[in-house]
Amino acid sequence: MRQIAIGLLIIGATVIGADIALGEEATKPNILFISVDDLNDWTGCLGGHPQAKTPNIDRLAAGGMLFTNAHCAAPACNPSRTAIMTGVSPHRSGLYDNRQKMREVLPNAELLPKYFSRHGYWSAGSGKILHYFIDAQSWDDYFPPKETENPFPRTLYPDKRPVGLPRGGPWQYIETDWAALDATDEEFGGDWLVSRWIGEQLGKEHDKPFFLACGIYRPHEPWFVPRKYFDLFPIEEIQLPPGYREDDLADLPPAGKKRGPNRYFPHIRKEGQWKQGIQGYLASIAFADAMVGRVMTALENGPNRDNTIVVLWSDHGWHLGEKEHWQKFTAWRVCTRVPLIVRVPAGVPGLAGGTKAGSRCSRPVNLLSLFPTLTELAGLPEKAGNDGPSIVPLLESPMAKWPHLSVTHLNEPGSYGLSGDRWRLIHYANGDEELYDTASDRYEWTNLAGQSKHAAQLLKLRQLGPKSFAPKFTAGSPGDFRAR
Ligand SMILES: [Ca+2]
Ligand SMILES: [Ca+2]
Repeated sequence: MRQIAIGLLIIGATVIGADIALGEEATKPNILFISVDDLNDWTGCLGGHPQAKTPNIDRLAAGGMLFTNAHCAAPACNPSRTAIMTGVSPHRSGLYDNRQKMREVLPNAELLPKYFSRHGYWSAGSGKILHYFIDAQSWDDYFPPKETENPFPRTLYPDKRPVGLPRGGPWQYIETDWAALDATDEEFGGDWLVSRWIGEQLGKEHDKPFFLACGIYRPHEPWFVPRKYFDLFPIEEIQLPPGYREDDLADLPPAGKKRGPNRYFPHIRKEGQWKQGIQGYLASIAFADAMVGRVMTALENGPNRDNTIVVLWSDHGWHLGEKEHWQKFTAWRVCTRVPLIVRVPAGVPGLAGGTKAGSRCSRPVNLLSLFPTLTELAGLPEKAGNDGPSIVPLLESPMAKWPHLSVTHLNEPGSYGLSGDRWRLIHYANGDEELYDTASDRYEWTNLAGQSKHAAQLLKLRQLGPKSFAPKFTAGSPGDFRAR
């Protein structure tokens, strides 16, 4: 009898021990990190275009916190994504544009997935997370396989290109084009295959917590997606961008007048393709949203539903004619502001109560903050050298005191956009400035920089802007850190 009792005690102790071990694992949340390339505020939840259809992104926002004043660190893929993945701002890294190579500029940087991996996570990804490479050393697993350094699975393209927008000249990016494809999502491949692979990982139980990055490539150009997404937006019903105003350039300083107009927009208008372009963008967004929906359905139907943090972001906004500009690379709000949604389940180390469903935060935040935010939420030590403040205080309380401004760096040191709660300053390296009151002027139609009654506001913002800028790195240049 006594022996049996002891035996039971030992079994009991073993069971309790196992419970503790499981409990420790369970406190480390999984992270699903979804990026949507080149998506501006044309989502249902941000309301940037009245015809945008994004039911899945809207549903995710309704389940967590939507940031309505979130900005990228740079309005271009490479510097924006490098800043997110390293936690280091362009004006400290010296990586400002798409032509620079991340591993030349930052040979030793530890990226977000590697950091999580080193702290007990399994890190994996699929699709475009970095700028057209995978950086195999930073991931435990990838689809397509990381050794290929090609983040894209097979994707259907029309045989004849371009098919929508005629070529305007050699200056035109070959992918600036749009057309409906007569193909199913599966035949199209691309993001459909990415979302399938991500869904498979979400459907499994893992022996470690995961950091899983899902890189949706649309609505990046070319705007080729299956026809059913174009059919959602009949061409005769297409509305022009609400932020477009014909005389918008008149009050800009020379640097702004130079930054705005580019060759794409007049070419598109001359070809009578403005509405077709808008249709292509809306269709590509609807397709991307459907892929987000597939991923979210896989999460919700799988074993990781209740212990996974979900973050959705885009790397920068996009112009469709506003300020006579088509594309990106500007410091106006249409280009710096991005969708950012964070959904945190209750019980994670950094935010015991989780996020409140349907909450919104209008504080100015920057994607640079994702690195320190995720490590804090997961209870990992903070990586040294991160430039962004963690946004966990805002996830806890969206109106929390927030002394920070958000800075978006253009492709040359010293040119940036500064976003506050209400005011925005654009400062160009040559000293030209623009000032906007987004509370009364969300499309930044009226530049207030020259008005004496706003001089104090302008001065205040200028003083809060960055003061020193790392030189732009090119191999062997004064910005070449390897040479120091
Ligand atoms: Ca991009
Ligand atoms: Ca104007």
